[in-house]
Amino acid sequence: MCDPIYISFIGEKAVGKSSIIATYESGNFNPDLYATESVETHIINATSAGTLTVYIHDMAGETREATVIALCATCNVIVLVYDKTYRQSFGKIDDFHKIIIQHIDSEKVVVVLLGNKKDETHKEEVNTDEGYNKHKYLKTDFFIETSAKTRHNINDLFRKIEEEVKNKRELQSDMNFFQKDEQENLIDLQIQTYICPCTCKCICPSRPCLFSCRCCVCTLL
Ligand SMILES: Nc1nc2c(ncn2[C@@H]2O[C@H](COP(=O)(O)OP(=O)(O)OP(=O)(O)O)[C@@H](O)[C@H]2O)c(=O)[nH]1
Ligand SMILES: [Mg+2]
Repeated sequence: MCDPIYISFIGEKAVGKSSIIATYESGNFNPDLYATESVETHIINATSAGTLTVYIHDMAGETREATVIALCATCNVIVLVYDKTYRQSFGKIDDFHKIIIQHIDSEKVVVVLLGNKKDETHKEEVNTDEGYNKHKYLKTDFFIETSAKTRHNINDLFRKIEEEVKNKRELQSDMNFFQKDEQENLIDLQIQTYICPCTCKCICPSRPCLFSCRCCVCTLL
C-alpha cells in the first residue's frame, strides 16, 4: 500500500479545475458543472488494486489566500491551472506561485504548471511556448497542456504526478539515509576524538594519535 497523494488544484475561476478532476474521475466531460464554492475534496483509488489513494482538493477560483496557504501545508502536489484562451488567468499564475512557494518545501512538494482548454485552438491566447517558458522561469516540476473536454492528456497528467511524487519520495528517503549515515559518522568521530591530557592539549581525531608532536601521554593510546 503506497502513502496517499494529496493534490491541490489552484487557479483563476473558470479555468477548468473541476472539469479536469471530473473528467479524470468519470472519463466523461460534463459541461454543466457549477462553480466551486470554497474547497471540494475528492477521494480516488488511482489503481484498480486500490494500492494508491489520491485526495484531490478542488479550490474555487475565488479562494482566499489564507485557504491556499493552509492547503500548502497538507498537500504534496500543487497543480497551478490557467486557461489557454484567457490571458488574465495566465498572469494570475505568478501571484499564486508567489504565495505557494513561501509555504511549501519544494524538495518534497511537486508543483505542476497546467494550461487547460487546449481544444479551443481558434480562441488561443497563450501558446505552448509561453507556457513552457513560464514553467522554466518558475522552475515547476513539469508543464502540461490538457483538454478536459476531449480528455487530451488528462490520464497522463495523473500518471506523471504519481511518477514525480514517487521520485521526490525516493530522493527524500535517500537524503534521510545519507543524513543518518553522516550523523552516525559524526558520532563515531566524536567517540574517537579525545583530548590528550598532555600539556599541549592537542585534540586528536583518531586513535592512535596522529599528531606528529608525539607528545600524547594519554592512557587511551
Ligand atoms: N472547451 C473547453 N471548455 C472547458 C474545458 N474545461 C472546462 N471547460 C469549461 O469551462 C467552464 C469552467 O469550468 P470549471 O471546471 O467549472 O472551472 P473551475 O476552474 O473549476 O471554476 P471555479 O470552480 O469557478 O473556480 C465550464 O463552462 C466548462 O465546461 C476544456 O478543456 N475545454
Ligand atoms: Mg470548480
